[in-house]
Amino acid sequence: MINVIGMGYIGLPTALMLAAHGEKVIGTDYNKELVKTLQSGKLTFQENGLDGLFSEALKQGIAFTDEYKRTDMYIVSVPTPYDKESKKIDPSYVITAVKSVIKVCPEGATLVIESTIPPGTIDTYVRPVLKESGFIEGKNIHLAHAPERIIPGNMIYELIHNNRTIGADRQEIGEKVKNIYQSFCQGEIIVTDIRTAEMTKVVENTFRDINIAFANELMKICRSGEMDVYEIIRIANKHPRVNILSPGPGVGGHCISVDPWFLVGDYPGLANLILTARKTNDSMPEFVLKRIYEIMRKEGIEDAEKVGIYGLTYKENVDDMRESPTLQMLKCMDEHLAGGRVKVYDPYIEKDIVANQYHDLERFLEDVTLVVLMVAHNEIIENMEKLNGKTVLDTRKVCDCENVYWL
Ligand code: SAJ
Repeated sequence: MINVIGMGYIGLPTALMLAAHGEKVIGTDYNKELVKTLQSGKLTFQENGLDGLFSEALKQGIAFTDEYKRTDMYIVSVPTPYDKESKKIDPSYVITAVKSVIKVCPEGATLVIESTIPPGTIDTYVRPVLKESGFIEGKNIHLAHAPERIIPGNMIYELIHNNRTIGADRQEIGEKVKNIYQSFCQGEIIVTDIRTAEMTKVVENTFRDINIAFANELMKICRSGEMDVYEIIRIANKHPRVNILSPGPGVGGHCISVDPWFLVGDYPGLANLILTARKTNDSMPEFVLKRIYEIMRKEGIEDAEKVGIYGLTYKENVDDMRESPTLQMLKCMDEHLAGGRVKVYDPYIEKDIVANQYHDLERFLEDVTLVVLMVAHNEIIENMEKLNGKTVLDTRKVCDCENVYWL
């Protein structure tokens, strides 16, 4: 049996995938409400293909609980935020999960950490916990790190098809964990040591953050020099060794906007490019806000009540609002004149979480003159003609309507 700890955005699909492929799985979360929801057969977030996978896993007997189970294999998938002051990892969720597991686990159990953690986390925070409780690694307990790589919006496909990395102290433990993941993963699974696996995952997300920051910086340069950044990127990307990403309203989500900070926190003075990229991406919501004011002046729109913000999630076709650029921009607005007055809509967010939030596209559009497209959900792409007659600030370069501005 496998006990997956943490039924969030990564732990839940992983647990379901394992169960659907014949493993006996119990999903544990300390959030009793979340466990109750799963036990009642309801999902806690939306994701392409997750419904079908959930049904299959239930058929195969997956169970959910708030208790930690006695078994020989644990997969820990809990949040790893960073401390806003020091920029270092806040390992408290991982430590709590490991402490809870070792209270119940039998001798010889394998503990796999899936959460993203910077290099040295297992050495500094996990090994001492095992030692204190009398376990001897390699003898009566085993450790591995198997960082996830799936992208929200395409998680199920990527769980099956992405390559994976597994870090372990000993090859045989790495191979044992690899076997478990091979029950569903068709990609290449590379076994390495724990520190390399920790660093590799953080490096992947940092690479993407830096590349998005480059696109955002280019966009600022082109705006200032009155050049068309999108045309420039389109042409430059025809070069066989150039692949510039897309400028946008900022980098959100719990991964790319978080993981590079670990390197800044642990290697101050060395992670300079990484720090600059983080700052560049974090500056984008405020840049969008300045652009909104510019367009309002140009179009003679005086009242912030006539401004509609489309999209609250951190990216398209997901319901995840963690580190969302829109929420950051609304926070900036609170410090400026428009606070609490603009109108907001997102088809994926049913609960009211900000002022003047709409739940119907037509009504939202009726009430605003300037639409700021922060997220390119399929809904708006499929209803582009509804933007005709509006002024649009398209931060994602997806609109082909009449009166449109870009970043
Ligand atoms: N974004 C841009 N321009 C781009 C691409 C993205 O502005 O060209 C923005 C998005 O709108 C979003 C943010 O960046 O706000 C991040 O989105 P994303 O789609 O790039 O990535 P995530 O955070 O959804 O998932 C990432 C993935 N990492 C990489 O691609 C290296 C995923 O594979 C990881 O599993 C995931 O982080 C994770 O959990 O770590």
